[in-house]
Amino acid sequence: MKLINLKPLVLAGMIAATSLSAATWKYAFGEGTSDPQGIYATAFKNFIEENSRNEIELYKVGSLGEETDLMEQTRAGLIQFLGQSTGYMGGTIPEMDIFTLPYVMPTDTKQLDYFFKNSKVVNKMLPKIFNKHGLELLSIFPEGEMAITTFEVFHSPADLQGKKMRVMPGSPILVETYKAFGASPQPMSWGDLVGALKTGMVDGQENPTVWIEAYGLDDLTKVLTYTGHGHFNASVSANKEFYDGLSKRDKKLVQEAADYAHKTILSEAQKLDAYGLGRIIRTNPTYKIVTLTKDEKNVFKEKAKAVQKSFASKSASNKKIMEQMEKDLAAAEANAK
Ligand code: 6CS
Repeated sequence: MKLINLKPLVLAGMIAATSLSAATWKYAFGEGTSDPQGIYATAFKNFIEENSRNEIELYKVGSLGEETDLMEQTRAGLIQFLGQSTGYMGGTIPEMDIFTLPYVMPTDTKQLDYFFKNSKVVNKMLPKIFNKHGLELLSIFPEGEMAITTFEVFHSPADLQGKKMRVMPGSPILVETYKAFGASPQPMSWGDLVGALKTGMVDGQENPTVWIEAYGLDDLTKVLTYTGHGHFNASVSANKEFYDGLSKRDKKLVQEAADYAHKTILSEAQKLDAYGLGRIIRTNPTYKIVTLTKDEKNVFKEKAKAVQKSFASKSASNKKIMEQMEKDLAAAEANAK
C-alpha cells in the first residue's frame, strides 16, 4: 500500500492556522470616543484591524472604572493598551509630571508638533522609564491649551487666594502649582467634578476648551481665563509583558498603528480645540473669556519657578528630564516653522 506523504499537508495547515491566528486586545482610555483620546484609539483600532486579523475592543472612560483605575489594570495585564491623561500619571510615574509643570510646555501649536516629533524626553528617555513601570510607551500627544474656568474674574494669585481649584488626581505637581498660584488645590477625578461645580464644592478647574465645551463646563462656570501656563497632554502605552510577547510582525504592526493614530490626532486635536472655543463664544455669548496680559502672566510665571525647581529636586531622573526638556523646547522654538 502506497503511503501518502502527509508532511506538506500538515505544514500547510500549520501555516494557514498561524496566518489566521487572531487575537483580541483590550484598549481602555480616559475620555469618550469623540474626544481626542477616543479619536486616537479609533484610528489605532482601524489600522490594526485593516492590516491584520487581530481585533481591538475599545473601552471609553467609565466602562472599566474611573481613569484612575486604568493604569493598574494595564500593568496587571487585564488591559493591553492604555490611553491616559498625563495629569493622572505623575503619582505613579513621577517623571510624567514634566507635562503638568506650569510655564514649561509651549502653547504654540507648531512648536508642540515639532516638540512631540523630535523631543529626546518623549522619544528616548520616557520609553525607558515606562519600561521600569511595566509599560511600553507608544505615544504622547497634545489635546489643547489649558484654560481655567471660575465663577469670578481673576488677574493675579491674590485673586485666587483660598479659591478651591480642582486638579486632576494623579499629579503632585498640579497640587504644588495651584498652591503657588495662591489657590487651594482639590485633587478630584473627572467623574466628581461636575457635581462639585454644581454644589460649589470647588470654585474652578482647568481643562482644554475642547473638553470644556464638549462637557458643558462653560454652563457651570462664569469665566474662562487663558493664563498660558500649560497644555493638556495624553499618553498611550501597552502592557510591557504583552508587548514583549508579540511576534516581530505584530510589534511592527502596533508601532505602525501608533504612528498612524499619532499623525491623525496631531492634525485633529488643534482643530477640535479651536472649534471648542468657537462654539463656546457662539452658544454662550454672555460667557466671559479673559486672556491675561503679559505682565499678569509674568506674576504667575514667577510663582511657577519654585514648582519647576521642586520637580527637578525630587530625583536625579527628574533633574535629567528637566535639563533635557529645556534643550528639547529650545530646539522646538528654534525649528518650528
Ligand atoms: O479633567 C479631566 O480629568 C479630564 N480632562 C480631559 C481633557 N480628558 C480626560 C480627563 O479625565
